[in-house]
Amino acid sequence: MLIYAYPFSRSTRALWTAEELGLSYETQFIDVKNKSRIAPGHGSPHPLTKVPALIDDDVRLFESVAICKYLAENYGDGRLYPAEKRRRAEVDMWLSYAVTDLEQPLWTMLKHGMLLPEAQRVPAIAPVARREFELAYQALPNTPSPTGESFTLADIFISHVLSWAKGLGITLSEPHEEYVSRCQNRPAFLKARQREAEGVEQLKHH
Ligand SMILES: N[C@@H](CCC(=O)N[C@@H](CS)C(=O)NCC(=O)O)C(=O)O
Repeated sequence: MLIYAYPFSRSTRALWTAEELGLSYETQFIDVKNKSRIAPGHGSPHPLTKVPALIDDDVRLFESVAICKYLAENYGDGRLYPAEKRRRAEVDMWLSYAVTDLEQPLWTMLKHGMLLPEAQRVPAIAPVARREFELAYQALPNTPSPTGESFTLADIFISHVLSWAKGLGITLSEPHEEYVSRCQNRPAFLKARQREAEGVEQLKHH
């Protein structure tokens, strides 16, 4: 199994999921910020060489939600993605919410705040996107386990997106601050971070 990744990006979700499931996998770090540095023949399944992407035997996937669901469904034995239909639908609901209503305004802020070349940034969009996020954020139950009691893919995605919000200087509620810390103190998250730290070194010497 091979996961294409870039340190501290959306591929964290795939590495974290693989670590939660105790999978044995290889990583290929690719420089998505400087695509001219991506080696020909890298073999990534992503048509635009974004991350994450996954190769598992003859399975070739991209999109973080699809990859994490594939890993949990095939190797989870009920962990991270419940078999029971109603509970599964709730996990799906939070996964969608994470990558649409919550993530997209934050992504807009990140792109127009730092990621796009300066000439393409539209500074006026930042407060609009921030308001959109704040509205979407209000829908998240203000409880220590906003997505339910057991740890699932929903927690990986929601806590990851909330950590972006923190990185953008947005103050979370106290229960959510604790929730993000609790999720990011899990041994599997720390192992994923360790892989990413190795990725930083690999990209430096590439
Ligand atoms: N919807 C995709 C987004 C993938 C994505 O945009 N990944 C970023 C890193 S966080 C990337 O590879 N960017 C490089 C690019 O835009 O070319 C997912 O959730 O996997």
